Amino acid sequence: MSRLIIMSNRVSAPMAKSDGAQGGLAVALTAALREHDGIWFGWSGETSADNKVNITTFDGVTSATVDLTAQDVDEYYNGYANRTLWPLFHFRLGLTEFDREFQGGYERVNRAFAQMFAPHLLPDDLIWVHDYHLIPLGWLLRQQGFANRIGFFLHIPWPPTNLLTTLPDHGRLVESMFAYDVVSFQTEESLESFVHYVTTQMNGSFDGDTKLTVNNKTICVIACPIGIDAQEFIAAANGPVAADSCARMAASSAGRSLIVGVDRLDYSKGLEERFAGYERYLQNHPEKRKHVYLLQIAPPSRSDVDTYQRIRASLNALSGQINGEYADIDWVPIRYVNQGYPRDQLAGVYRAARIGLVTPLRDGMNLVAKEYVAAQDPKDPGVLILSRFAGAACQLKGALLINPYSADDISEAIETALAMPRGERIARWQPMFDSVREHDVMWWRERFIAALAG
Ligand code: GDG
Repeated sequence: MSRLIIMSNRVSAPMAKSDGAQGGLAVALTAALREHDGIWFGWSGETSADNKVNITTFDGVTSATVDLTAQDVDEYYNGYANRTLWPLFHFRLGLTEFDREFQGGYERVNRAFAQMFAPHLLPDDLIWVHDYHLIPLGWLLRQQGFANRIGFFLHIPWPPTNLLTTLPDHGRLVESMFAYDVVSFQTEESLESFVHYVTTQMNGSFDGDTKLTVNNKTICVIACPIGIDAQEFIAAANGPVAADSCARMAASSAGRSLIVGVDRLDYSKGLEERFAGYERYLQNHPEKRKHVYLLQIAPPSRSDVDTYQRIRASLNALSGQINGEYADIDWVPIRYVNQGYPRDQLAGVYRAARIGLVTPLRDGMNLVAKEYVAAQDPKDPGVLILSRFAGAACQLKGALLINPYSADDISEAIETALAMPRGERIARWQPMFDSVREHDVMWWRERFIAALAG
């Protein structure tokens, strides 16, 4: 059996020093690495001038990490990845920064990764490259002479052609993707945008199924939506830590309905618009104000990037303003917390919540929506309010689908959810639960690896 090699910006394989808390993606990929005797390559997260590969094996999984220089982190990670590609691929042209130095740093780091990983690869390894940080890596490995099967999975949306063409050198970036054997997106919509670009800008042809050809080079393109480790999450939601956190939430709610949001603090998650939608609900329903409260958990991320500092300041101001305007001595409308919680505890919070409010302006998939569904009590599930612009909306059709830019839409959905009888809540939730359980992270991983193996 071929080995499986995973390459991603950060490595989340279990490490000797880690606290054992892994996300669903890491769990699924480390299980695959264990089965395939593989290696997970990527950035260590450390900054240094040291350019050697550190190889460690822990709990049956081998990680190979490299440090980056401060300039690399600035130009490749904070620069091209998070100031250029992330906003552009989330349709935020106004936030996108185009800078030659960022692009140079991105290519330099991708090339360095290819050179540093190369000595550790075998000819029949299956190589799986992840996400927007590493788009040209497959092409750079081909330059090193590797003829292996190499696949790429994009975790974020692929933008429409007329947005992508604002990126200087967009042609070169997409051409480099033809070095892969398989390119996978989260949704059909992203896949269609990619096919549209290739057929309209590169004179490519598509067979209407999975084969996309440019200049006699054919690759396999698929949509393969990522899932959560449903079994583990359901078990966590039914376990003692979750029961305790669910009970704590119920006690502190004093009979009020909890609306929960859990997101990395990121402008793509639509948090300002969510707060505005919730405020609209409070404005429109003065008599119901004290019957609800919103708990927004938002651990900070990418805090070296100024757009992230701005969104943080703006949310502090907005939550303070809404609380100042509406709070009473015995009620605060928004509990806004900037820290992360252990998964088991989070599962209990989801279970305690009458509404899961998941309103990204644009999202590749959104795993929080799936976790909320997985955590519900089958006899008395809550209601998922979900942005139609999250990839997850294609699968979670029992949610109340809303336009996250519309405060009225959010407000009306909150009203509908709070009034929804138990029978309808169960009827909406059950098919979503079945889908989350069936199309879990193992299903996703096996489907991608099957395509990659060819
Ligand atoms: C990218 C794409 C795509 C959040 N707060 C806490 C916590 N989390 C966990 C959630 C969830 C994960 O982080 C976030 O996943 P998302 O899917 O919502 O979003 P991104 O980080 O933007 O991920 C996205 C994903 O890649 C996978 O392909 O779905 O579209 O943008 O699992 O639970 N976990 C814990 N404490 C927290 O406070 N333990």
